[in-house]
Amino acid sequence: MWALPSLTGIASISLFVSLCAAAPAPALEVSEIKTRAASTCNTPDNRACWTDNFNIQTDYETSTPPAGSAPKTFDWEVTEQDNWETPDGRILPKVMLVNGQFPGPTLQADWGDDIVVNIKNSLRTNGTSFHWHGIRQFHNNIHDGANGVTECPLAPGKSKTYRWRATQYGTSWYHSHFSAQYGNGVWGPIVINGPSSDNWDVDLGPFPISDSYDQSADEIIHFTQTAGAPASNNVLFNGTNINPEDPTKGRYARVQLQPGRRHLLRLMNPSVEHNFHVKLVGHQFRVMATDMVPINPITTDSLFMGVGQRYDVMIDADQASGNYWFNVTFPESKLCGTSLNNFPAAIFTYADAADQDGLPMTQGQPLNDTSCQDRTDFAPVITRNAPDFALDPNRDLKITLDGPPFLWKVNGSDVNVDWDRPVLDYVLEGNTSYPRRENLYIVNERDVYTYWVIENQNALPHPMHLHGHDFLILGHSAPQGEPTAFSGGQLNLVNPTRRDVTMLPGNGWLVVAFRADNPGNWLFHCHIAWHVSSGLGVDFLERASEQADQISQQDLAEYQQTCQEWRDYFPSQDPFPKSDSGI
Ligand SMILES: *[C@@H]1O[C@H](CO)[C@@H](O)[C@H](O)[C@H]1NC(C)=O
Ligand SMILES: *[C@@H]1O[C@H](CO)[C@@H](O)[C@H](O)[C@H]1NC(C)=O
Ligand SMILES: *[C@@H]1O[C@H](CO)[C@@H](O)[C@H](O)[C@H]1NC(C)=O
Ligand SMILES: *[C@@H]1O[C@H](CO)[C@@H](O)[C@H](O)[C@H]1NC(C)=O
Ligand SMILES: *[C@@H]1O[C@H](CO)[C@@H](O)[C@H](O)[C@H]1NC(C)=O
Ligand SMILES: *[C@@H]1O[C@H](CO)[C@@H](O)[C@H](O)[C@H]1NC(C)=O
Ligand SMILES: [Cu+2]
Repeated sequence: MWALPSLTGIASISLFVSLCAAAPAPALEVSEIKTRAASTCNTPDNRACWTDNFNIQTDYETSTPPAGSAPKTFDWEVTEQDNWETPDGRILPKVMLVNGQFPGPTLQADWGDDIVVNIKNSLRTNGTSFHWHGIRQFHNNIHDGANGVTECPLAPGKSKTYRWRATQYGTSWYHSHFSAQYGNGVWGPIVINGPSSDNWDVDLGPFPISDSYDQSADEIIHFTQTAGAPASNNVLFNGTNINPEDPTKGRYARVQLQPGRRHLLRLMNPSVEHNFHVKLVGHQFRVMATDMVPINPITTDSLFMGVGQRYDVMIDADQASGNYWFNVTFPESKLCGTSLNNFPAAIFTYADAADQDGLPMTQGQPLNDTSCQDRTDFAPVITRNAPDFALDPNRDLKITLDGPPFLWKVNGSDVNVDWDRPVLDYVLEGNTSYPRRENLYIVNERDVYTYWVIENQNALPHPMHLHGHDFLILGHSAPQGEPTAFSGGQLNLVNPTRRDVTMLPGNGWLVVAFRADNPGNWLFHCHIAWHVSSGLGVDFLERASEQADQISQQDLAEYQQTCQEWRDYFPSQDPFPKSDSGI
């Protein structure tokens, strides 16, 4: 048992934002009220206000704007292509794409909307599943898209429908959870329009930055079972880049800035392996959200992005007209990702620049901070404090690496799900003989914070991601420090940084807390595809006795049908066995 940590004082930070205009005079007709609200809310100078009743101060975990009159519906087909030419002129032996697009189509909606996504699996042999990263799926665990946990994979030739409500807003992404399949291209951005904690004029949309490999993800997971992760062949910005080996192939991603305007850029790292710093030469980022959590804005020169992390940033185009590098820098330790492209970059071009196709003149300064660690001093707008607590030794997750062949173990066990018998089956049957390798951690408390210490007994840092909740980051050891065990040191319990991915330092520790307010089976795993493929994950079995009650008849029938289709299909698929954790 560790000693109770003391509260570290943090002065409350007040928001600059002015909220919505006062309520309209009662004599107005409803239609006029709507017009007036629309004219004073969500304007370039009042982004804090979304509609008359919903704004940046609304607690989005308890209040959601009314849904649009019809759900936002998306029809997506996953297909497989051989010898696909990348935008940087490489030939990939195998890609799997959503609607034939790379990156996949953006799921765009408004805060409060009902979302319906119809998926058709047209892959040749693989199952698939769609996880909505960062989406809380409040009382909607069955639509989390974690195969082997909340569903069976969708068999080739079959279709299924995901339904969820956009109770949060901001920037995220979706991806397949079928082994490392998203590394073959099964991912795309999510944008949920809502208020912002600072003002902006132009929404530039999502800007995903992803690692790209000449081999398929299926080949790499086999390779990494006995060897270190390969360097990527390139880093793509919004799906494109020049070819580092032959710069005549491909093109830089180019983003146009309107001079004198403030731009919202939705940064995301949907990589399989790379964690890196980003910087726009000559400009600052005004950070407005960490993952899908709005924060009191902070100005910074650069940002670290672990796999799966997002930032909504405001970029003020207040510099001399011209072209500017947007650089990715890898942590110095080389333990956090490496690429054959040593200086991955995109170009931001002012709309009035003389040379719209030119290269930037200024190379920029190397970063001071080249650690493999995200900042944890962001203060969420909607505050949450972690009450005093006692840490539970059963909630100390020790991470070790065994092998070769390599297996990442948590408390001595690498996670390995059964595609044809999801954890939800056990819950629905009331069967508590859970196999050890489901790595289940039982959470039966209701609506209180549960605290987890993660201790890394290996030098590699890990971007840890939680489904179904945003966690509070109470503390972590110094990055790249000497091996450090957690000894109950100072933790920040007052409105700590809250998000759905954070780094676990190499040889160090991380303490997070989440509130047990969402019954379901929720994965907590490293987001490096090769690591979760080899076991680095657990499954929080939260309030099992309440799970069945929140599943509708329709959801249950569809779940059973997808499982039946998978069971009918998979045993006959002999040449392609399950060869990893399955997630
Ligand atoms: C998934 O598809 C890839 C590419 O065709 C193949 O290499 C792999 O074995 C398949 N895996 C499973 C489990 O079907
Ligand atoms: C990313 O690419 C898409 C498709 O080409 C484009 O519509 C979008 O504007 C680009 N985003 C940014 C931030 O440049
Ligand atoms: C930014 O990227 C460009 C193009 O690769 C490179 O020339 C420049 O040195 C990079 N700047 C920094 C600070 O890494
Ligand atoms: C980086 O370090 C240099 C030298 O120590 C210092 O002058 C500079 O202000 C630092 N830059 C930032 C952004 O912290
Ligand atoms: C940790 O592993 C030990 C040994 O296998 C096991 O008895 C214990 O139940 C595990 N702890 C948890 C919380 O699963
Ligand atoms: C519980 O599940 C296990 C594993 O699937 C199975 O072997 C066992 O028969 C089940 N128990 C009951 C009572 O259904
Ligand atoms: Cu990892």
